Amino acid sequence: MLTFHSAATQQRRARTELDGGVLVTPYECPERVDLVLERVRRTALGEVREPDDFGLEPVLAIHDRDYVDFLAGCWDEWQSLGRQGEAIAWIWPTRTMPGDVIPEHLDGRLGHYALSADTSICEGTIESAQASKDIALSAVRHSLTTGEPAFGLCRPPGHHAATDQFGGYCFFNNAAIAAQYALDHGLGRVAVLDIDFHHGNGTQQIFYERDDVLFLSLHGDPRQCFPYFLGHAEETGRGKGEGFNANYPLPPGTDFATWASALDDALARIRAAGCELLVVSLGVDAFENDPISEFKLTSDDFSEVGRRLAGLGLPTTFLLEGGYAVEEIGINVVNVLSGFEA
Ligand code: SP5
Ligand code: ZN
Repeated sequence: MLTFHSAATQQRRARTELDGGVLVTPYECPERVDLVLERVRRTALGEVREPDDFGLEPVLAIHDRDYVDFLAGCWDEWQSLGRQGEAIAWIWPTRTMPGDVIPEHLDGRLGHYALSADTSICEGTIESAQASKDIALSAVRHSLTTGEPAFGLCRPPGHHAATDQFGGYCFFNNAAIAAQYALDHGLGRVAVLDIDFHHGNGTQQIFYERDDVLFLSLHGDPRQCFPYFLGHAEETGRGKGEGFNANYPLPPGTDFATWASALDDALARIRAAGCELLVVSLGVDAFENDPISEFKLTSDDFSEVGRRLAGLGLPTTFLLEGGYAVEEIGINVVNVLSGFEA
């Protein structure tokens, strides 16, 4: 299987993440890319290619112009204010302060465009986000033109990014951008299957009222897990999108047997919906030793995940989402990809 990778994904080297009341070194670190790439090479998964530059048009098919402009300018604006640390949102519109007027001050705009305080904006952020979406687009174009699977070694991840909000370590929604690209190049319906431990709130929000993208997500129950405010089983889509959103919230501690029966249900729905392409939001933070997640999948289980996905027989584009700083991130990602090809 072809892998798309770019060193530009590592330009973002954030120093701060608000976690448990302290600023820690972010879990979503550039070394993740090295670990996955090393495993791709060591297992001889296939050729590793550089992405092409697709420009901003496919980004603007998903994200609002003002949001993209905000991301592009934020770090320079933050520095021109003479700030010491990285840009982290600290005040938001809330139920009692709706925030109908977008503030002018950068602190206010940060709150408008952020959905969580775990994600700073720092030097290199927009450059890495751009490389990440180009990787996703190069991978999906390969799947579309050849029918072959492809792996996009995306960083930063994308599935928490909404039409005009960043957070959960995500800026551009790579999977949504890739799915839209496929639709804009002739496909009628695409499935986005999100197996990251966390609910893909951004992807859900983007496609919630549409029937050309079937979105399915297996994740830690938002009653207990980030992002807390979306991802319940009752969220099934709206308007013509009714029936095209499927959430499988699962309790902390879930093991592979329970997780895999949700997966099989999701796969049956993809089959029934007549999808022509599968985009997999491939987070491997459902792993038993992931430092921020609470499922119990083993490295061997990830191989079985790949085998089951292959059973759909669809052109498939895998895009990296979460999975944190443990040696096994590379093993687990490549186990899915190798299992798919077995
Ligand atoms: C792409 C992705 O997986 N994003 C996840 C973002 C989650 N951010 C909040 C993490 C909270 C971590 N708290 C864990 C404490 C363990 N010491
Ligand atoms: Zn995750």
